[in-house]
Order: sequence, then structure tokens, then C-alpha cells
Amino acid sequence: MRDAREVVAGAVVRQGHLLLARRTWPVALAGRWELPGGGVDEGETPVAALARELEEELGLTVRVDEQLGADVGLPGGRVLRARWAELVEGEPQLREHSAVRWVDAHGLVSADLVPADRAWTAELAARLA
Ligand code: 523
Repeated sequence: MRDAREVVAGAVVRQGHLLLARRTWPVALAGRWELPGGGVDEGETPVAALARELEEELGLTVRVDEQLGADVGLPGGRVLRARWAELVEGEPQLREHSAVRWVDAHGLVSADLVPADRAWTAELAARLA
């Protein structure tokens, strides 16, 4: 059972633009944009989990920094947390997502984000402004 565990998402900023990735599943979230990430495995720290997920899903090497914004409750009782992540190396590759894009503050605000990620819009937009 993974459902009690934390989900981590990464805010990767490059040249004033934030990386968004378009989900392919589940159906309710498919086509909507997220801060990429995933579930923390048993015995794994959230920091290590985020680095692993960004490598597995997008081929990116990152250095994970501090948490941003509030914790977000997900359906099913999981908790979602976001962290800043500094891009060390790599161009995003589409391994699990259908698209990626780098957005400025305006692009972020107008993006069709997955509902949970909306919690961080104000803080992210302030960083991008
Ligand atoms: N979210 C979400 N926003 C967001 C992420 C990375 C994840 O709302 N930025 C939600 C979507 C799923 C759940 O968190 O309901 C798990 O994310 P997922 O599917 O990307 O993580 P995986 O692939 O590691 O899947 P699990 O096995 O469920 O952990």
C-alpha cells in the first residue's frame, strides 16, 4: 500500500521560467499540467524521492532545495509537498508525460494545472515575476 505516503513535486526554474509537465493519467488529470514528481518510497527521504522521480520521468539531474508553499491534501489521504529544485544537468525527456514547457508567471497563471498544484501558484508566480 502506497496510499499513506507523501508525494513530492519539484519546482525547477531555469532562466526565470518554471518547468511544467503534462500528465497522461489518471483520466481525471490527463492533459493537465503539474510540477513533476511522484510518491516517496518506503525508507526513502522526500529529497531523494524527488531527485529520483525527476531523473526517472524526465532525465533531469537536480539538486533539491527547500520546501515551497503549504502541504496539500490529496484525495485518498496522501499529502503532497513541493520543493524547489535546481537543475544541474539535462534537457527534459518525455518518458511519462505527454509534453513539457517552461512558463513565466503569466504562463503559469493561465496554465490548466492539476487542482492540487494551484495551492502554490501565488508563491511560484512571485518567484517568476
Ligand atoms: N500529484 C499532484 N500534483 C503533482 C504530483 C507530482 C502528483 O496532484 N505535482 C498527485 C497525482 C496522483 C498522486 O499525486 O494522484 C501521485 O502522483 P504520481 O502519480 O505522479 O506519482 P507516482 O507515479 O509515483 O505514483 P504512486 O505510485 O501513486 O506514488
